[in-house]
Amino acid sequence: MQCTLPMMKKKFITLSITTNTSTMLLPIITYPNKLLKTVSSEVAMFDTQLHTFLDNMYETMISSNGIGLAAIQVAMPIRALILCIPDEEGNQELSNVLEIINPVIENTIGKMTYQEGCLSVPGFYEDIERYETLTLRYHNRHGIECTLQADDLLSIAIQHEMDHLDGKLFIDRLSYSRRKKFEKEYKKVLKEKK
Ligand code: Y12
Ligand code: CO
Repeated sequence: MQCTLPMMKKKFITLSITTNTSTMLLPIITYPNKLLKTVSSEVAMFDTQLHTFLDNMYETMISSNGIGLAAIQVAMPIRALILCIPDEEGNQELSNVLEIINPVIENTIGKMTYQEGCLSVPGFYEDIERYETLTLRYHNRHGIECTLQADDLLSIAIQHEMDHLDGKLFIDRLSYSRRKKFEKEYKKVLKEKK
């Protein structure tokens, strides 16, 4: 924040006040890290520590070109996730960010298949069937209880991120043969990266 103060003899001095808004990029853990199998715990305190963590998750997700991130992906075993679904022009607007804490699915309708990717399984995309529409109850960062109705990509993203809260990855939903194929290809990619 900047403000300009009038001084004697009509000279001006500019003061710069820096507010502490710096965020931190967090390392994203990747498969086969065993931490990704953790069943995360409910959030009990909706305090500034949580708010800073959510801000850091947002920066981490955006800087990695993600549209969703669960807390366990940055090694924090709490039931919190963030989403920012791109608009029709592909922009991820701040107004579309959802911070979802202690979510519970209340109701579902229909099924659909979508090719999913995950920042913790980089470079792999697989068709996964999930509910098309859902009603979700959750808390926001202030601990206020909220409800939302989601369909299509938002519904898919919520279910993908909620799986993380229960220690589950989208590749855990593959058939035996597709999983085998994935493991073979992933091992090859990991070897090449070494
Ligand atoms: C539909 C399906 C799945 C979700 C969960 C959220 N998934 C992501 O945000 C995935 C992001 C992602 C980003 C990648 O990086 C780039 O595109 C540069 C990526 O590719 C690599 O890591 C090589 C893979 C996944 C929401 C909605
Ligand atoms: Co994921």
